[in-house]
Amino acid sequence: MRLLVTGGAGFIGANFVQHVLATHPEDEVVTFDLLTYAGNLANLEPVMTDPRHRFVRADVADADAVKAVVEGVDAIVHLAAESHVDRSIADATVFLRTNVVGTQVLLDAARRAKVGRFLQVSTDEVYGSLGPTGAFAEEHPLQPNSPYAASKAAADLLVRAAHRTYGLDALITRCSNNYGPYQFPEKLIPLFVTNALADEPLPLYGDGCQVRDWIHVVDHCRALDVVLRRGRAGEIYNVGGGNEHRNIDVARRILATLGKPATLLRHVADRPGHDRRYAIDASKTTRELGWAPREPFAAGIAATIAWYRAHRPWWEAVKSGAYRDYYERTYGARLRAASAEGRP
Ligand code: NAD
Ligand code: TDX
Repeated sequence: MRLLVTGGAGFIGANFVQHVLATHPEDEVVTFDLLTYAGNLANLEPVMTDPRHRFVRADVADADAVKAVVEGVDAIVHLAAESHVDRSIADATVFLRTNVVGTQVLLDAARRAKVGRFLQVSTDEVYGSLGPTGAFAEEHPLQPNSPYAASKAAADLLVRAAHRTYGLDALITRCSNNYGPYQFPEKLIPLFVTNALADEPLPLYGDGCQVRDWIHVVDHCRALDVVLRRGRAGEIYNVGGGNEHRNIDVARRILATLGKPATLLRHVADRPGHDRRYAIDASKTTRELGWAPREPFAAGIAATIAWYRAHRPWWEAVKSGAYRDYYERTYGARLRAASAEGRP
């Protein structure tokens, strides 16, 4: 198969490209990525010299660039996106351009070039927030609460429309929170691990009792692979790790694993519109496609912490420059207010 992977220089995309090239010796991959702040060619270093892999730097919202790469492609796996909730709260503009317009540009190009399959990589956040019990199934209404989640929900609806209107062979996955190597240190786990390694405070939003369902990125990549090859066109497949944890417990586990003091934890002002709990019912994906997550959270988080500890040059490079401005904008005032009030 000849695959076009958008967003392949990002966290999940880079893991997916490496997974496909390692497990399907007959496949070829074109990685298509704009290399925004979140994209990093270092994430693809293990495959950059592989003759079955080619990298193209371009924008998914650029119709000419997209048209040029889709010719002769068997399938598109669409991961390119603006992916961070806090950035979408500060400014949603680029989320609409990349996540919504970019998806439509790709869908149009896929249809015209008669690409065999289009896999939209979506998120559980499109379903909104849960109370203390229950889990999202594929039929759950779309109730996105952040501009990021709303832009992903809009993209999912455009994918559905392309299938229904034009008969494009398209399908959607919705996954819970990923963790693992190469994750940009704006997301909870890599941010807290790298801050702890640098003896900096861990900014926990609100009471820290929000719950996320964590999945190791390799389990997500395995799910994308089976949905791509065996999923039914027009269907939605949920993907989850079955590992529900409160943020405060994840933070404490990171500090304990690294032998750092609990005093590094800081309760800071909450994220506006913060979703309380996500949980995924992935039984359809298991039943129809035989997929199930394999990595237990305790082993996966320990290996992930060890990866960041061993790859200090990777994250120190990523956390310099524009990252410092982002960090100050997002956390500066919150951390100073927490210190002024003597909050732990
Ligand atoms: P990421 O932010 O690490 O990577 C996104 C990649 O997309 C980057 O390499 C970036 O350069 C690229 N990109 C951004 N705008 C682009 C554009 N206009 N044109 C081309 N490339 C562009 O994100 P991630 O965490 O790897 O997420 C990948 C996908 O998976 C996203 O669609 C996200 O919504 C979805 N997802 C993520 C999670 C998670 O927990 N991280 C969970 C479920 C679904
Ligand atoms: O500094 C922080 N402090 C904090 O308490 C950060 C960055 C996060 N949090 C909390 C907010 C959430 O409850 O941790 C939890 C996880 O936050 P994020 O890592 O920002 O992830 P989330 O908002 O849950 O969204 C993620 O999962 C679904 C990804 O970022 C999305 O791309 C994906 O679609």
